[in-house]
Amino acid sequence: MITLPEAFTQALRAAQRVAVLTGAGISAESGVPTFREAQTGLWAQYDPQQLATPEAFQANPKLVWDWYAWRRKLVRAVEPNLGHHALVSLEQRLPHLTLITQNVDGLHRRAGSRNILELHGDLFATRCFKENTPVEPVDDNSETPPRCARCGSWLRPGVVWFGESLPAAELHQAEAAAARCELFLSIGTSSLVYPAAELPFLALRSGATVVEINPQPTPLSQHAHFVLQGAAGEILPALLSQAFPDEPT
Ligand code: BV8
Repeated sequence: MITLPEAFTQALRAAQRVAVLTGAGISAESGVPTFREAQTGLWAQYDPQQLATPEAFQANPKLVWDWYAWRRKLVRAVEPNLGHHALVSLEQRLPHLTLITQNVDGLHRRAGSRNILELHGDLFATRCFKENTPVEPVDDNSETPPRCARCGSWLRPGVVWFGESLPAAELHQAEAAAARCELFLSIGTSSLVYPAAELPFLALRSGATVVEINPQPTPLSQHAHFVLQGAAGEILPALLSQAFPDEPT
């Protein structure tokens, strides 16, 4: 079992406000490929950063729609892992935890987290490409991409693509949580995608203790107070049992 720095577990116990930012790495142990890891199978020859754009969708709506249908099928077949569940327990034990996620897989919600800010949208939501209005999700076996019943335009996944603005309310709440927390945990993110990647620096500037949990170094590592190199599914349960030893995990 990993032994975590006592100063870190003490800071967690003492914190009134904790903010957590997660990225694709927290879903890796559920079997969901991370965003920058090699894609598997059919999609190996595509760069996700090229596919997750409005331009790619306009150029080849079927290819992009099918990519998201493949990801929805993959995510439906997996379960939240120990890392997701440990964050649910932390939310129950701490006075105030805000969970900010870049992930679109919905696994935090399925694990039971309550106070979630989804900065990059939801894989299982659908919008009209032209009107940008929410549309009831369609099953993936119809014509691809399906069309909007109102205006006939393509339907698109309800995610934020590169070059698109994040949902203003969620981003504002995430910035407020980062600016007010005493402890900020950055978990399973390469810290490359903005404006999400700015949040731990906003917490740093506001005087928070910043902790990174990731098997690999990232641009945040040199700025964090604690860098815990390892898998979220191992470190987060260890954090729970070391910070709250006399409570059943
Ligand atoms: C915007 C949804 C205004 C779609 C995604 C400022 C500076 C520089 C660039 C920009 C900037 N502002 C805007 C930009 C451009 C761009 C950007 O940041 N580009 C980067 C790449 C340079 N940002 C945007 O376009 C954003 N829009 O700012 O609007 C605007 C408008 C026009 C022009 C300018 C500004 C929109 C960004 C949102 C894009 N959509 N997802 C979809 O999913 O298909 S982002 C995508 O990347 C995913 O959401 C993913 O979550 C996110 C970040 O990736 P990570 O989650 O970090 O995943 P990654 O694979 O990279 O890393 C995984 C990590 O886990 C690794 O570090 C690995 O070591 C670790 N790991 C692995 N296993 C484990 C683990 N960790 C723990 N445990 C394990 N077991």
